[in-house]
Amino acid sequence: MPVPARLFILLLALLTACRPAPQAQAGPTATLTVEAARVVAVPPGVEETSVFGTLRNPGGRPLRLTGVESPAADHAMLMVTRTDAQGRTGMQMTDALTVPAGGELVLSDTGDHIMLMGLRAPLREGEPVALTLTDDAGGTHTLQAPVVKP
Ligand SMILES: [Cu+2]
Repeated sequence: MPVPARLFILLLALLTACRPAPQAQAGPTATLTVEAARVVAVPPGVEETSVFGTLRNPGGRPLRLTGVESPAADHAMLMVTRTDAQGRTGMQMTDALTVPAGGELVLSDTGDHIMLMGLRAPLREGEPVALTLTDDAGGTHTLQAPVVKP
């Protein structure tokens, strides 16, 4: 069988597997994958930092992330970067970040990102930091992001 046809069948199988049960409102927990997740290393004494990376949603519906927490910090927040009418760019908290169906959401220092506030211990380069994202369907998504220099 030529490769494209096999790939198509594989994709079809994945789509079928992801289809929610007809009567279940929330459906099964959606899948979220992450690439190049990283926590920005900060000097000792600095108690907040950012988390970047690429979140991918292979599912057929948008994945709306509404919460984040980490054992490494007192608070974790979903953030957006906006430019106001005066041209000033700044970040602000948001209630949700959406990963489009079959698409990705890039978390970066110039766009959407996650912030960790009140770090409970100094971050050490290379060490993984656990993060748990929750979606509005009640699903949880845990990932590990290593500490890297900016
Ligand atoms: Cu921020």
